[in-house]
Amino acid sequence: MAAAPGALSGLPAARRIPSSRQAPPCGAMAPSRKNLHGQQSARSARRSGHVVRAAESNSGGGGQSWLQVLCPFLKMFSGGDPAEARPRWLEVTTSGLASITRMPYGTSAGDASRNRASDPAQPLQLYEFEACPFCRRVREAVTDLDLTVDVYPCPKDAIRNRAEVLSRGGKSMFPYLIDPNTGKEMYESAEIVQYLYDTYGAGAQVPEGLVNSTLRTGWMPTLLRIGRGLVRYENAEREAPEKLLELYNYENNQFARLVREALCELELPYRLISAGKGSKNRNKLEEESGKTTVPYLVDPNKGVKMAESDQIVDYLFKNYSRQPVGQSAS
Ligand SMILES: N[C@@H](CCC(=O)N[C@@H](CS)C(=O)NCC(=O)O)C(=O)O
Repeated sequence: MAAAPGALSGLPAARRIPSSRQAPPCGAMAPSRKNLHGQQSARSARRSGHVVRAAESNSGGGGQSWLQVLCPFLKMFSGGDPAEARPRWLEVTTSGLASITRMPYGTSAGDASRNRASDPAQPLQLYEFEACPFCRRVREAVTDLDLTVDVYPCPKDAIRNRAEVLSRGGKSMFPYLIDPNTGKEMYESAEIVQYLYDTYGAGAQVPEGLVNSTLRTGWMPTLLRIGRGLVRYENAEREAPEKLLELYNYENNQFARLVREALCELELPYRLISAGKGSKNRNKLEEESGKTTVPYLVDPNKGVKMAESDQIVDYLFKNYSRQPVGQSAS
């Protein structure tokens, strides 16, 4: 199993976690058992008032967002069998529209990445799920900062990764970031974004609107991609593969989204290598694939490397489901 440090293999499935320890409604502020990020928040407040105000309003400190209402009902939007073949034109169109709603975020590597002297020595670890608007906010920042992050998908009904978050942070709420370089662990997407810029932004500010726009349009991809990247596929392999898969990606790429959804539904941990426009990782991507297009998947467990989202999704469901299924696009 490609486990995060301290991964707990024997914990009960998330659906059996007592409801009192589940996350509050999306956006509601709840005290963390370990307030590991307390000092950072105070520093952030002094440095960047606009972002902290956004964090407050998004997390219940101020205004109540309507995402507080949407997120608890997300599971109602799930439906259909994730492993069923899906019409390609519908997949591409809805994901393309989703990308339009989030422009310009999550598309390019920003100045921060170019000015950074060096990358984090160890990849950050992000527990999230594809359909969550707050997780999307963090993934957009990851693209802008051109970071490499080990993603541990936490779809509803996850059997591994949700338990890890609950055990470490005390709540089943996402996103959850672990930075092994500094020892920081934290909930709250706006605070995570601020932390990433403070720590890896080479002095850059959080881009205007990246945080605030989550409430305006951050939920649109979730609705357009209804039911995708949300719930664990019931026939997904129970054990995670030994090695992390690797995905060259940028957040707002319409084809990469389809692959991330599948990785999420299969609860497959993967190393997300940012390769947005202007990314320093594009050279490495070109060496690997001969092109600079994303998505590009490397599966060291099976010695497989491949491009083309429909083929990657097909490959993932065929190789990481207990009952091999057809995913061929029509
Ligand atoms: N204020 C938090 C809100 C996070 C949140 O509410 N996340 C939802 C998903 S959108 C969640 O974890 N819900 C519990 C669940 O999915 O079980 C943040 O910005 O990170």
